[in-house]
This record gives sequence, structure tokens and C-alpha cells, in this order.
Amino acid sequence: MTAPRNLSAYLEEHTTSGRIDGKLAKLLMTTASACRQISDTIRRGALGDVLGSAGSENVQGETQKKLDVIANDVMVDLLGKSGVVAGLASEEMEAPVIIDGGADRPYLALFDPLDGSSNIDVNISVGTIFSVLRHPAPGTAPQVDAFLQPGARQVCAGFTVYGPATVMVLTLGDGADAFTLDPESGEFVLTTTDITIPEETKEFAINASNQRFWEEPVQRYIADCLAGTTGPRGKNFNMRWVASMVADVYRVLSRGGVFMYPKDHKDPSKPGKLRLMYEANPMSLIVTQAGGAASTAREDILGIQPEALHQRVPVVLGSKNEVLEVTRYHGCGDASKKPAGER
Ligand code: P6P
Repeated sequence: MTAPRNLSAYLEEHTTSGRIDGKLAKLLMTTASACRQISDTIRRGALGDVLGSAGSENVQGETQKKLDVIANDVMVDLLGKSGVVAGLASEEMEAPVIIDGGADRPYLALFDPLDGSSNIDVNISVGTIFSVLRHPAPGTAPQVDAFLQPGARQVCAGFTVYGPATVMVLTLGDGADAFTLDPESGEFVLTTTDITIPEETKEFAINASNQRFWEEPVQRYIADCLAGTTGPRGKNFNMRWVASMVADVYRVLSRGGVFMYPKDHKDPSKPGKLRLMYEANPMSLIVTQAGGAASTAREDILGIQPEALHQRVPVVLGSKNEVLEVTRYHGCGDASKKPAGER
């Protein structure tokens, strides 16, 4: 059977097979429309008067870019009108949006509308990350607690990276696939099926300027990688850091690697920079579905019971054996499994 060509046909096939229902297909087509609109806006750059600061702060206390606000408005508007979502949660909004008259709708949508937006003004890739949960109590208006479900309960997850090409990566819980936006037709076309992350890697991604703030196991792990062939790892490593999670994770999905934003004591009030509900959880589901692993370095991310909508979490994800190696440096991980690189 030839693979379906575009997102619409792909979702129709998965609806017919019973993997998803028509309402989730509608939610994802709506998300794709929002991403297309965001992509078009971003690609106008300075021509669209959409660069620079919005002159406001988000719930994280971070300065909002104009495009943060625009992307959030597009996601809220389109998903709010989709007829299949009971509530929305976003990095850019303190409280969830409860959709009027939507209490009976089956899904909750969570998103980082424009991840990596600090890169916007320097023309580096950014993206939209999205996560879908079941509304746990249809018939009631979803309050914050309705969203606080472990990542393993996500119905699906995805992200769209606005890079040289606009590419959506999607998992429905049965592998991960990628769709490239055709600028002429406006369709997301299936271009990669069954993404598989190599289990081994020689490439790590971390913001090395935080080195003095890292916990000792991370300092030791990175030092051992940098020691190269004469060090404990017995091989040379390469480093990448785009400072845009969608770009770094897309590279890891494409060629392997380990992406790390570990806990550090730069700000002791924060157990990491990345947010669990709409960054770490969706990315962890995608990476895990692509044969990788996702951990805080001490526990699987997808098993965490959330306590707050905007809570942060340490993130180590990517090539399975390298993530396992990082957990071993923290005195965790399954010692019975073969260490990465062991002959
Ligand atoms: P730093 C972007 O702000 C983001 O949330 C992720 O996309 C990215 O991986 C990380 O923060 C970059 O953080 O501290 O290197 O700027």
C-alpha cells in the first residue's frame, strides 16, 4: 500500500483504521492550518512588521516577541473555533482558556505557540509545539486539574519547525512521521515515515555557558565527552546548540544525538528551564515513539504526574543509549543494560 500523500489523506487513513477518531483528525487539521498561517507570517520577516518585542511579559516573566502574541492568537482562535476542544493551555497564558459551550468536547490542547522566539530577530529557526490530552470529565468545564495528566496519557503530540523548510513532526502513538509544507499548494505532504533515532551518538546539545551551574553528574558527563578518544568514553564528540528546542530536537530525530537542558542552580527556584506540559511532554512522546528515550536524568519524563500547568523540568532526550548513559552518571538507569560504546 503506497503511503498517503498529504496530512489530510494520512489522517483519513488513520480514522478509517480506527487509530484516531474524526474529531482528533479535525483538531490536527486545524493545528496544521494554524501552523501554515504562522509560517506565512514568519516568512515575511521584517516586511511584515512582526519582528521585535511586543512590549509585554508572559506568565514566565519573559519578554514577549510580537510573533509570540501573534502565534498564540492564531492557535487560540483556530482551535477555539474547531468544535472539538473543551479547553486550551499555552505557554503565553497564565490560565487555561475554557471554550464557551465546549464542556462536552473530547480534547484539551496545549501548546508553545512559538518556541525559540528569542531567535526570531536573528532569523534562526523557531517552531510551534503541541500536545493533545483527552478531556477527563466531558460535560464539565475543564479546570487546571483537567490538564495535569502525565505525558504518557497524551493522545498525540507534534511540532512544526519553521526552518529552511516548514516541517511538521507528528505522533499518533504508533511511531513518528514528518510532513513538509508545500509552499505552492499549502499542503503538508508526508515526506518521512517511521522516524527512527540511532541508538548511539557522538553528538550532544547543551548550553555550555551554564557549565558552572550544572549538577556534578552533568559536569562529569560533559567533561568525559569533551575528553574524547583518550577519555573514559573512548570517542570524540561533537556539540550543537541552536537555542531553539524544535530545531535541536528535529536534528536529533534526523541523525541522533542527546539534547540536554539539565537542572542547574543558576535559579534554584527553577528545576530546569523547559516546561513539562507543552515542551518536554510532547517532545518526549515524539522522541520515544521514534525509538529514543526521554528522562529528567533521574526519571522518565512521560511518567511525571504534573503539579502545575507551567512547571519546569530537567530534560535529557534523544539516542536511547546515550540518554541511558547520562542517567547512569546520575546513579540511575538500568545498570543491566549495555553501556553506550561498551565493546
Ligand atoms: P537558552 C527557547 O527559549 C527555549 O525554551 C528552547 O526552545 C531552547 O532549547 C531553550 O529555551 C534555550 O535556552 O538558555 O540556551 O537560551
